[in-house]
Order: sequence, then C-alpha cells, then structure tokens
Amino acid sequence: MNEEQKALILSSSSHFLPPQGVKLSYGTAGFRADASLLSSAVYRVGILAALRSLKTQAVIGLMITASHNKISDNGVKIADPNGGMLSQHWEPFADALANAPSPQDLIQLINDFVKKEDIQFNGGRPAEVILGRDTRPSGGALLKAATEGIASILGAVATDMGILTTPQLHWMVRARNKGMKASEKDYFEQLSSSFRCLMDLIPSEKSNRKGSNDKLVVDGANGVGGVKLEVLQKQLNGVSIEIRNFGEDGGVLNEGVGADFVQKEKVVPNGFGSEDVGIRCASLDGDADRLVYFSVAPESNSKIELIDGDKILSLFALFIREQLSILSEEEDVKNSRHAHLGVVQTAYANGASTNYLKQLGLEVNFTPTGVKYLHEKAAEFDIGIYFEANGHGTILFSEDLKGWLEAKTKELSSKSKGSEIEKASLRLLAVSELINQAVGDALSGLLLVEVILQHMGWSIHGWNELYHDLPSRQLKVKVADRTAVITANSETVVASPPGLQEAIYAETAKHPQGRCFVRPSGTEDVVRVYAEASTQEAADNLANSLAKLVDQFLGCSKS
Ligand code: NG1
Ligand code: ZN
Repeated sequence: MNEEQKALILSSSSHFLPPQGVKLSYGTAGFRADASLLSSAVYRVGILAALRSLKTQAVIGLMITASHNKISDNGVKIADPNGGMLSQHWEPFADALANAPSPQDLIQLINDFVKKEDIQFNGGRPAEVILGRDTRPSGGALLKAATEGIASILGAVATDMGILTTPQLHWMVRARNKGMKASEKDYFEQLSSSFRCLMDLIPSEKSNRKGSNDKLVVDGANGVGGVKLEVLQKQLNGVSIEIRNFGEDGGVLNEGVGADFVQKEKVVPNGFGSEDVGIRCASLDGDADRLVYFSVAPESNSKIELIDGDKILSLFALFIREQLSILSEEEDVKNSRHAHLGVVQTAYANGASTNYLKQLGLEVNFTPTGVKYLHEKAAEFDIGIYFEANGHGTILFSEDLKGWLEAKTKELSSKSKGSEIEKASLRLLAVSELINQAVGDALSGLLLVEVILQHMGWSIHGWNELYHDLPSRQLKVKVADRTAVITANSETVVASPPGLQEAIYAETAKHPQGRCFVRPSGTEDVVRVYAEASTQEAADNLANSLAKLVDQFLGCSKS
C-alpha cells in the first residue's frame, strides 16, 4: 500500500469510529447488530469488499440486511465472485477489521493483510463492488457508509443497485462475473421464462386437475420480497398469487409476520386467519431468501400446518429424481450419463424428513448450520439439493451436468422431439435456470414449488402428507458467553464445556424418539436449543431441561 492510499483510508475512516465495548463477529450471515452500532463495521466491510475485488479480479457484492431480525437491527455481508458467501478464509480478517479500535490500527491491519494476500493495487482491473439493501429504514445511511469504505480504496468503483432481495444481489454478482446479462430486469426475465417453460412441460392430464392450481396467498414479511414478487408475477402467465404484508399498510418488517415467525411459532402471520382455511399459503422472510409454506388449520384460531424447508427439499428431490430416472431409461447406453444426486441438511432437519429421504434411497449429508456449509457440500454433486429447516436452500447443478443436458436436449430435439426423455432433460435444464445457483432464493423456490405441485397434481395437503414431522421445540438461552459452547459432528454434540453432553445424553434417554442438541447462534447473542420427540409435550420437556442445563453449565445468565 502506498502512502497516498494509507492517507486516504486514514482520513476517511476517522469519520466512522467503532462504538466502544462492542465486539462484532462475522457469523453465519455476516455482521448483524442494532443498526446504530453498525456504521463503522459497514464502512470497513466496504474496504474489505474492494480488497476482495482486487484480490479476485472480479465483481464483489455487498448486501445490507438483517434478514428476519427485528426492524431496528441491520447487517452486512459479502457476496463472492461466484455469488456465494465470502470465502471462509477471509472471515478472520473481517472480524479483525470490524474490531480494530482506531484508524491507525486499521491501517496496520490492512497493510499486513494486503502483504500476506499479495493484493496488487496497480496493474489489474480496478476494484468493483455492487451494493444492495433491504427495506430497513437504516439501510440508506449504512449504504452510504459502505460506499465510503469502497471509495477509500483508490480507483474502486461502487454501484448501488437499490433495494433488492438478498438473492437478487447474489444472482447479479454471479451473472456479472460470468459475463451474462445481470440487471434486475434480466433476473425477472430468467425466472419467468424458465417458469413458463416448466409450466408448458406439465403433463396435460395433470394440468387440468383441480386442487393443485388454485390460488396461492403469500406473506411478504412486510419486507422487500412481496414488492418484488408483485413485479415478477406480472410476467408469469396465468398464475394467481395474492400478496399480503407488503410493508406498505403500516405493517412492521418481521413483526408477527414472515418465514422465521411462521416456522418457529407455528401460527398464522398477521393478515391471515380462519377465512384462509384450505388455501395454499407461503411466507417469505425479510430479505426473501427463506420460504416456507403453510395452511391454516381448520377449527383453530391461529394454528397452522407448517411445510418447512425439509418438505420443500423433499418435493424438489422427488421431482429431480423422477426426471433423472426418465433420463436413465435412454436406450443408447453409450449416450447415457449417471448423474450423482445428493441432498444436504443440518441437525435442525426434522428426523422424519431425514428418514423419508433415506427411504427414497437418497444420499443425505449433514453440515453445521449456515448456508455457506450446506452450499459447499451440495456443490460436490452433479445435482445437490440443500435446505435448512427454516426454508433457506436451493438446488445446485454442476457445470458439467449442465453442459451434458444442453447437448442432450439439442440432440433429442432433432432425434426424438416430444419424447419423455426430451421433456425430462428440458425440465432439468429449466430448473437449473429457474432456481438460483448462487444462494437460496424464496422467489425462485416458490415458482419451482408451484410448478412441481401442478406437475404432480398435488394440493398442499397431498404434499404435506409425504411424511409426518416429529414434534419439535426450539428455545433460546441467554448466557454470559455463548462462545463457551463448542460443538462437534455437525453441531450434534457438545465438546465443551465438559460434562454438558453427558448430561444431555441422560435427558435424551428419558424421552421416546428424543433427539436434541445445543449450539451458539451465529447471528444472535444466544445459545439455541433444539429438541424433538414422539409427542409435543415430550419435545417441550426435553427442550426445557436442556435450556436449564445450558444455564447451569454456562452460568451468569443475563436474563
Ligand atoms: P443462527 O443464528 O446461527 O442459528 C440463523 C439460522 C440459520 C441461518 C442464519 C442466517 C436457525 C436455527 N438458524 O443462524 O439457519 O439461516 O440464521 O440467516 O434457523
Ligand atoms: Zn433471510
């Protein structure tokens, strides 16, 4: 770094001093905190994004969002050149950067890192960062802080893409770096045209069936997702979607609404009620990267039947498997190709879903919580489907398989046009276009669910009957230091503090079909507890006993 560069960072960073006594950590989804604490961290992430762009010589994304957190929170995360999460190898630098106490410390840190990573400031393409934000009121000011951070790297270019869903920004980064059309209009066009293609491929005896193609009602979490879905819907022929909780009628972001609320509380979001019994409903989270479906339970004020990420995964897996099995019937053995299909879950996946997937003969893999881990694992397959129970997930297609499918459809369009094999390969190709290849995307996931339900001729109830969830309970426990909990085996066991896991085993044994674990949250200052068992009462008891154990072992509870 030359002196001019150092001086620029020194002067601009003095406008963004970090709050005293606050330690931030680049967790499961970047930095998240009360928005009033974040301007320094966001400014510094702007610097990091520009350096990452210089290092990778590619466009980097910077998203300002706190997803499903309350409206007064905000957050920031980076999208890497392939549209995925920031390389884990840079996370310690992000932590150090955000927590550097003074501008001088900051310069020192950047200087050392630039040397270590051999980042060149001259000679290559200048840094380029595209930025997006969700609808939070603090987003505008934080976006300015990020832009100033980017501008403190000489020659760096920042482009504000406006209010977006998180997956839209990730999609744009990926598209830009692949040299493809990458505007918001292009995003909508790609989703709508691949959706229409899949609709055209629905077997005719199914497309007229009643029950599967009636109205869908979507809860937009009072965030960005509802607004974008409204735009997208205009480009879909003949699909009827009613959107509620746009955030424009006094509703507050994520307050009593949204996918996180619906999945955790298992009750209807605001704006839904007994008049919706029997209707297919879906809920997005605040930045539209999570999706769950639900139906309002009959004769109950607010209870729902939840269709979570695990069941969305199961639906996707069934459909993909069906298409692959049609393709494998290709007579010409020379031309056939075995595609390796894998699914990825976390410990939060309901045990009944894992059993169901295994019974289908699928390979089920587990990773720790956080899409960066699931995504990485799913990318090992020709087709990798990953979902967190909370509704964040997608389907990844390897470049190799995509290339093979493209060649196959070309060949089949002349050799056996209209054949089942041609249709199956066209469907798979369309899915790879529709479903976001960068991150989980509620909008593209929702369109794929809608197509598959029609393809199968299923109502929401038919889908829900694939298997029955084991009753479960999630709790949060406030402790003095959540980092004292260290886990192993994809977070299924506690390695430290000593003795805690033994106590957990002893509690689990008391509950039929009991399964439970505890882990520190990566996005909130809490330890999370998860339990499932054969009855709701047993799951609740098990979760409560675990919460007590956590409290005992970690002491000094704050509340
Ligand atoms: P943490 O706070 O680390 O549990 C939560 C979700 C993750 C993931 C991230 C990012 C649960 C239990 N955890 O992480 O799955 O979605 O937020 O948004 O839902
Ligand atoms: Zn989200």
